[in-house]
Formats: sequence, structure tokens, C-alpha cells
Amino acid sequence: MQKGMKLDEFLINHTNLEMAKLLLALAEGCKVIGRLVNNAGLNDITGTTGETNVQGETVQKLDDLSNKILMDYLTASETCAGYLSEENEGIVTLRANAPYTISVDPLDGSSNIDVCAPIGTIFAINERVSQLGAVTEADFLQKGDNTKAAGYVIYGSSTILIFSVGKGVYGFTLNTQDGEFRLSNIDMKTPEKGKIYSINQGNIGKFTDGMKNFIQYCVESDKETSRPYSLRYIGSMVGDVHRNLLKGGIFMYPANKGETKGKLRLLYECIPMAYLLENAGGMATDGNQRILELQPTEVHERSAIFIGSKNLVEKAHEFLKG
Ligand code: P6P
Repeated sequence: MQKGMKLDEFLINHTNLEMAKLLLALAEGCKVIGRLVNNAGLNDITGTTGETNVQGETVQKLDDLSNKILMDYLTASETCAGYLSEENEGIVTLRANAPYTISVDPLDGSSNIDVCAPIGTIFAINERVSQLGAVTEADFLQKGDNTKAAGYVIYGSSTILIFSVGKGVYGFTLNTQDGEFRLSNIDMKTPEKGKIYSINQGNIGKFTDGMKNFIQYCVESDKETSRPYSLRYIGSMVGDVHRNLLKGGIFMYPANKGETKGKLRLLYECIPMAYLLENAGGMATDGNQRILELQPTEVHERSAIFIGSKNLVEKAHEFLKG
């Protein structure tokens, strides 16, 4: 294995043919999304469609476009039986007799497009559990420990596909010269000790005392533990998690008075990120138990999330339980 290796060469040696075809189709769709994101200001596709999605959130034009692009590419791959998306009300059958299902946030953080902040596509792939034919919700409502592959594509200063098929985390950077995703990060491990905390501190008035006390711990001076930590918050989960994956740190979106189960979606935001960070030697919980052990009950359900370097997630737990 060497840097610069093409995605298809890597996949052929690291997974089965069906999964390879699915991930390649996903990567091709994300290339199209990346080009649209990079040219958004020129094509009048910034801003909103004027509609709200099933979440009650304003739909950005690019959310809608990205969702349609992924559905088309995944259908054409003939490997994806079912599709769940933040942008669709319910599950959709793509190819009745295909082996896999996918849960996606087609363009997470899309409200940041207009300000050129990093955004991304987040995905988690499962094997279907239902018999052949139309998919059922049971195919999607699986614990994160059943995940077969997961990752994200970050559209930032470069476009990078970060994913795992359960045997380490690998990064493929889009080479703008030849249009190929090429291996750039081999067997990524997140630093066990982080010095960055990432949270929307503006919500502090809605946090529990334990949460407030952990934030106070982060900002206190203590040479031995390299505190105060730095606060970094983009407001785009892919951007915040990607930075922490590389540099170490903790990203938190806790439950609070306004969002009693947190804001982020379990199936297509929390589980894929938790799968990645655990494969990179990190940790991901809902403040109490591993994200990957949670039993989903609704396809769009939310979860609190504490994810990143082990030392910080464990320290957060001490304060949350205190
Ligand atoms: P807040 C983007 O809208 C998103 O879903 C995540 O990407 C991000 O981490 C979070 O919401 C930001 O939420 O409430 O801090 O603006």
C-alpha cells in the first residue's frame, strides 16, 4: 500500500466486489457534489429552496441537489437496496435485491456553503436484514456495531474521502489534476490526548451543571494537563470532527433544555462518526454509553454525542456523572 494509490485499487484489496462498487459509486457522486459546492456562487444554487425538510429545517438548494445525485449514483451501482437520508421523509428502496442499505446526510452543514466553511457528506452502510425485495425500517434500525462501512467526504480546502470498512481509517484526497481520489492518509489514529474542545458554547445557559463544570475544567489553567484547552467550533460536524480526528480533541453536542435528545441524527451523523473514531482509536458516546451500542428506534432519531480523544471523552463523563 502506498500514498497516491487510486481508490479502486485500494477497495479491490480491502473489501468485497459489491461494497467496492457501492463505495466507488458514492465517491463519484461526491465528486459531482464537490464541483457544485465549489461553484455554488456562480450557479445560483446557494440559498434555500423555500421548503422545509422532514426535520423542519430549511432546505438549501444544494441539500436537495446532493440528495438526488447520491440516489442516482447509488441506484446505478446496483448494490444498494435501500436509502435513508436527512432530506427524505422515510426509507426508499433503490434496488430490491441488492445486499446493502445506506444512511446519509447528503450535505451536512450546508448552511455554511454561503460562507465557504467546510461541509460534507456523511454515510453509514449496513447489510440488509430483511428478505429480498423492498427494504424495511429494520434494515436501517441496526446498532452501530453492525455497521459494515462508514465515513464522510469533506468539501474544504481540499476534498477528502475518509472512511473505514472496519479495518482502520483511510483518507483519499481528490487529485484535481486527474479527478481521482488518491490515498493520502494511511491507517489514521486520533491522538489519545487532545487539547481542543468543540461545542456551541452559546448554548451554555441550556446545559446541565455537569456540562457547565466540564467546560469550566476545559478553560482552567493547569500546566500538567496542558489546560486551558482551545475552543474550536465551525458549526459543521464534518469540519469539527475532521479537525479533531487529525489533531485530537473532543466534539460535543449534548442534550440541552431546548434539544432534549441533542440535535444530531443517530443513524447518519452520530453512528458513522462514532464508527470512524473507534476505528481510529478514539471514543464516542452519548454521555453515558457507546454510540455504537445504542438501539435505534426511529430512522430520524437524534442523540447527544461526545466524540474524539479518549482522555477527553472519559473526563467529560466524570463531570456529566458528577
Ligand atoms: P448549531 C449543521 O447544521 C449541523 O447539523 C452539524 O453539522 C453541526 O455540528 C450542528 O448542526 C451545528 O449546530 O446548533 O451549533 O448551529
